[in-house]
Amino acid sequence: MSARLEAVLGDITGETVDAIVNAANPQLAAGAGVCGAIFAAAGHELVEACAALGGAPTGEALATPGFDLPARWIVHAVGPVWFGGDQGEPELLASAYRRSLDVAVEVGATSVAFPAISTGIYGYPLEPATRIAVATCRTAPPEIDLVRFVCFDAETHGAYERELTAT
Ligand code: AR6
Repeated sequence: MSARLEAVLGDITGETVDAIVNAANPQLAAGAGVCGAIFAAAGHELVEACAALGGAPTGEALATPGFDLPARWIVHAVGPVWFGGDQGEPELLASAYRRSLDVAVEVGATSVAFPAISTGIYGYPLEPATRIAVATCRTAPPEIDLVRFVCFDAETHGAYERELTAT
């Protein structure tokens, strides 16, 4: 059976799913945006855990514990910076979602919450990013029961609602 996909408006740091995904940078360092919020909420152990992983290339994902978060795991996914669309951005964004799902399965998670990877500081246009997120998660591995897209603003939530009901 395929995973249930849903979109909610909210703050991903409060999610009680097995794994939340972080829109990370290749250094896996605390940044701004959702990444900054996750680092602030997870506590100082996350900084050490990420430093020990030593970084990840764009399109990859790596897991750490959730530490002080309600979620048991954090999957750190590195989405692409938007350079106009002809630098492999669509493939790299799809890879970030796909690898996040694979890593979630590896740690035993069955429910996963995603932020809108790359659509903030990294500048990926919302509509095409949403299409890639939804299409990739529709073919999630069978171990995944639930994918929740946690949208931080109404515009993002609207884009996900449209995409989830369009096809
Ligand atoms: N919960 C859910 N979504 C959030 C939250 C939150 N607490 N806070 C922000 N968002 P961004 P990117 C939304 O910029 O574009 C960081 O510095 C936000 O409104 O966080 O992938 C990293 O370290 C937007 O819809 O991630 C990287 O250097 C979405 O999350 C870089 O920014 C993604 O925005 C990554 O940029």
